[in-house]
Amino acid sequence: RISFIKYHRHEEINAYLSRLAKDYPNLVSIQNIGKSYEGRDLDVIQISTNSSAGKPVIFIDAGIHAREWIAPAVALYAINQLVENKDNANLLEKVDWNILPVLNPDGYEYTHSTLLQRFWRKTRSQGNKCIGADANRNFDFHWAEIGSSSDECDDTYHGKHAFSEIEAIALSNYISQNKNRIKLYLTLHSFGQLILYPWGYTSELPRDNEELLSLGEAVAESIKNVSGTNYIVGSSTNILYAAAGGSDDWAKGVAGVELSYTIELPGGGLLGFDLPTWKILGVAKETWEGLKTFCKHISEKF
Ligand code: 0X9
Ligand code: ZN
Repeated sequence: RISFIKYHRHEEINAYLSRLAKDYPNLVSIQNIGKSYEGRDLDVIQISTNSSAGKPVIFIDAGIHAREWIAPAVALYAINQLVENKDNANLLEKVDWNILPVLNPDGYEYTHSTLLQRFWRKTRSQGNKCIGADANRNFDFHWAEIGSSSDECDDTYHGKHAFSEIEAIALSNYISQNKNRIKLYLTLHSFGQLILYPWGYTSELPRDNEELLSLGEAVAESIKNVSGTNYIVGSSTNILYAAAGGSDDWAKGVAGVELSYTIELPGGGLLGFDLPTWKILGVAKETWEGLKTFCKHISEKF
C-alpha cells in the first residue's frame, strides 16, 4: 500500500500508477505524454468507468514547481482515493479524472537528491549561464509580461521563448488534444492557502468571475469543514500577485477550459515548502473534500 507519511520519489510515484493500471485494468490506464528534459516519463493516470461514454474530464497536475512537495502528495492521495476506495465510486459516475502527479520531475528529483537544493523551483534545462526556467511562466499566453523575469538565473525566469520547456509543451499538447472534454483544469502548488483563478496576467476579472468565485468559495467551505483550514478565494492578480505565462491562464485563455484553478496548499516547515511528513495526510484529506466539491459541480453542470 502507498503511504502518506512520507514524500515519494518520482520513480515510486510512476511505479504506483503502473501498479494501479495493472490491478484495476477496467478503471485505470496510463498515458505517457512525453519526457522531461532529463528523460523522465510524464505519465497521466486516466481514471474512468465505461470510458466509451466520453464523459467530462477533471484534469489535475502537481509538481510544476520542484520544491512544493505537498502538491504531488495530495495528487497521489486523490488517485489513491479514486481508484482504491470503493466508497468513492460515485465520483466516477459522471466524470473521468486525469491526473499528472509530477509535471517537473527533474526539478522534483533534484530537490530530493541534491544536498542544499531542497528549495529549487525551476526545471533543469541548460541555459547559457544558469539552469532551468520557471515552467509556470513559460506558457504561451501573455508570455514574458508582468511578474516574470528575463534573467536566466532568477527563480521566475520565463524561459528563452514561450514553450521553451519540454514539460510545458507536453502539458499544453495534452490539454489541447482533450480540450473539448476537460471541463476543469486544476494545478496544485504550495503554499498560501489560496484558491486562485485567472487572470494572473491582469487585474481585470474574467467574464465568468461569478462562477469561478462561487465554486472556489464552495471548495474552500468544504475544506474548512474538515479541519478548520481557511482558504482565501480570488483571481491570482488580485489576491496574490500578477504573474504572466502560467498554466492556469493558458488553459483558460488559449485552450478554452473555462474553469481553471490553482490551489496553493498549506505551508509548513522552515520555509513553507518543507511541510513535515506527519502533516501530509491531514492536508491530503481536507483537500480531497475540496476536490469532491469540484466534482459535484462538474457532474451537475455537464
Ligand atoms: O507564482 C506562481 O507560479 C504561483 N505561486 S507559487 O508560490 N506556487 O509559485 C501562483 C500562480 C498563479 N497563477 C498565475 N499567476 N497565472
Ligand atoms: Zn508553485
